[in-house]
Amino acid sequence: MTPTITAFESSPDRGRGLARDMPVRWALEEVNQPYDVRLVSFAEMKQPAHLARQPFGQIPSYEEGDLTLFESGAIVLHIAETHSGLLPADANARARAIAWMFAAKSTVEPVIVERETAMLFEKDKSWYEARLPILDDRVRKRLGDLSRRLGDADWLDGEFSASDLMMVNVLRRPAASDIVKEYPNLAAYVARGEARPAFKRAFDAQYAVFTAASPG
Ligand code: GTB
Repeated sequence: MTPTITAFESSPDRGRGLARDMPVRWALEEVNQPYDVRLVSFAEMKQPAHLARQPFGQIPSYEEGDLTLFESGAIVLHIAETHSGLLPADANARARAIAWMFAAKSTVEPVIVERETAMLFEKDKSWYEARLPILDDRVRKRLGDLSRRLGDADWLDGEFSASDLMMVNVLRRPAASDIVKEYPNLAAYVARGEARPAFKRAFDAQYAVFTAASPG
């Protein structure tokens, strides 16, 4: 059965692949699972039909037969568990890969999103200049720990897995990119993820939505 995901009809990232449909598209491409996309406007996202798919009125969601899912991490995990190629077969290695997925979403992403929120919405506050270095250091602390653990390995724990897919997506956020550059192994890790053919297909697919909506 072909799953259907939702994505922004008009993404504010202007085709840079920063919205959270990107990890879902990438996971589907990694496992060669074709998918349909339902594009939703900001207004549609807050209507009952979409709220039934995604209770917070956000993208992405995922529908496959009688299953409807939200949360990009849960969707990627579901794809990884129902197809081969994104999680190790060995039970312990699989548990570690899932732990890294949670680490990406609940340990690394929050400090990056906090910095991003400050940069987007708090620039006019009197305390902005004083707060930014504090937020930078929180990101630096997480990325420093991650960099040390990754060392000179290609991926977080053996072969490429859903954990790398989630972590690379988190590190691609603009609020992280300057600090990622301070850690050459992390910058190379992100580049390695972006060089995967499945990433490129996912990126091109979301970029095509942007170009179709902004011809010329
Ligand atoms: N925890 C959820 C998940 O992982 O699925 C979070 C989903 C989420 O944040 N969705 C955002 C959304 O729908 C899009 S990705 N926002 C609309 C709303 O809340 O009304 C976040 C995002 C948005 C825009 C950019 N950008 O322009 O660069 C990047 C990322």
